[in-house]
Amino acid sequence: MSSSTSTTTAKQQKLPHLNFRSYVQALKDDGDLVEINKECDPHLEVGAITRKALEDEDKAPLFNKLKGQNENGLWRILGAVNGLRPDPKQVFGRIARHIGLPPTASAKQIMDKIIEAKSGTPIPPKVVESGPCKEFRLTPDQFDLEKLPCPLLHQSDGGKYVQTYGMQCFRTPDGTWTNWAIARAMVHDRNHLAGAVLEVQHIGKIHAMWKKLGKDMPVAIAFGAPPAAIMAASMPLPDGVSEPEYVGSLVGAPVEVVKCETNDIYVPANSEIVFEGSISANEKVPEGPFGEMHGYIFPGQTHQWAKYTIDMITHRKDAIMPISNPGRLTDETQTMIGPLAAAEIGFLLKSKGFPIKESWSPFESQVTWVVLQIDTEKLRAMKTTPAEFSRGIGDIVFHAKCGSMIHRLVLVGDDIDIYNFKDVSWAFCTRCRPRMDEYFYEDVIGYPLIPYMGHGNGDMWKGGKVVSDALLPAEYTIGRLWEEASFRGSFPKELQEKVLSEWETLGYTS
Ligand code: JRH
Ligand code: MN
Repeated sequence: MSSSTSTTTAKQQKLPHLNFRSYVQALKDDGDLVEINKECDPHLEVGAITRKALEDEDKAPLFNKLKGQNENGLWRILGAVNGLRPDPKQVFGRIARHIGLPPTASAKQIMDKIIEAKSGTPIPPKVVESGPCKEFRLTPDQFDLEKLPCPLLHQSDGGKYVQTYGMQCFRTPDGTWTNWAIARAMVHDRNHLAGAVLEVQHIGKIHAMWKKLGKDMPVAIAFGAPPAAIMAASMPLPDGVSEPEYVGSLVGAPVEVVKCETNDIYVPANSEIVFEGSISANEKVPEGPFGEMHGYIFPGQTHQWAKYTIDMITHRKDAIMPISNPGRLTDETQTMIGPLAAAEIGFLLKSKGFPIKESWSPFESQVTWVVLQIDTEKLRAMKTTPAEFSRGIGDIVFHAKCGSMIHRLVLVGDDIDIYNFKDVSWAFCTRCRPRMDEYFYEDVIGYPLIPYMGHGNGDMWKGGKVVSDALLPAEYTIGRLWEEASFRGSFPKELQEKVLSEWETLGYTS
């Protein structure tokens, strides 16, 4: 490699979307960070401050001094890592910074980039000899998870959820498929975690392969991984697709990875903190409850779940542990899980020939819906019927992994701005006739985390899904018969422009 190429590469690896420490600096430069230097308590105080910042869509808190921090600064905490910004021109600024877009990027620009990368050239990670994550190494006699500043995020959480924004790195026993994913885990004791391993997720599928061989699954959790990597880790990419290669395609550069000390897993070299270890093939420990993405916690409800053993912690000096504190709007479980599932669903349907223009999961639906904007001109050319079209879409999405967390698909025409919930709810409430325009699914995988599933009337693992067709019948045949009764829809363009240009002189403040 020529020296100029390696300088470019070194520079690239320092960009905010490829380097968590630079991402924190970018938030600071954007005026989107509050550095808290007084000592804070990881027992609820960090969680409370993070929650309020998320709910107010205010700046991200960086907790520089924590009770329980060790002499090498292990660790500081960053909250609201991928929340929303107060500035209306930069609402999605943090998501944009995660994937290398300017902070003013719109939801559509963000979705376009995520979807485009799906058909880009996969770029495999680049193995390097060492990296910042290797600055300090702690063997099990040198750390105690019960003493380190692991946060209790909600008062009724069943444990200290230290893993909420790190990514689990693991691979199939034959080594052909590497997976990066986010799945929650809490402290069990000084060197063990208890964590969710859902069957439908890749962590569940790959864990089952190791279990079949009677082996524990080697794993590493990389905290403060490159922001673009953590986005990919939250995206339901198809079986067999390695997240690190998708990240390469997303950012146009390889992620630099380094081998773990105690197993053969590779982690991003500039990660802030790495836990190395394994997930037991058979042993289970109590896990949960946890304040969840739909805004609820059901106190006292503990389940037996996967047991992790941590064999080593490596970290940078003054490492920053990123956290997600899920609940009511708007946190990372909404800003990431919803849009990333919507991207995958839109891509899947397009690849099967459905005329989908755009897809989005409204936060206002607590990311239980995905809205699909239909190209109605192409729809008419299909000479299909509402039932055939809606069933065709539901049959694909509700049987796919990317549809597992989504319970309602809303089909709308191309007059609707799907990123604007006022538009979406207008279409849903006025064009989708209850029952007649709805196609129900009871025999598909359900998402038990949604309260009406897990704590409702029916089977928590199955059903409760619907395609809501908010296209009027004419959109399938001869085209829209209506005009919108609104400023934009019911007046000649020239008059609209005249009114706008005179708005202030009329006595209004714009
Ligand atoms: O390769 C989760 O299978 C984010 N996801 C955050 C979670 N999936 C999450 C979280 C995504 C879960 N967590 C799980 N178990 C989880 C829980 C809350 C936290 C962005 C912040 C930890 C805060 O199986 O514990 C979604 C998951 O990452 C994606 C991804 O596609 O579905 C999985 O990777 P594979 O496709 C819970 C909530 C949903
Ligand atoms: Mn995956």
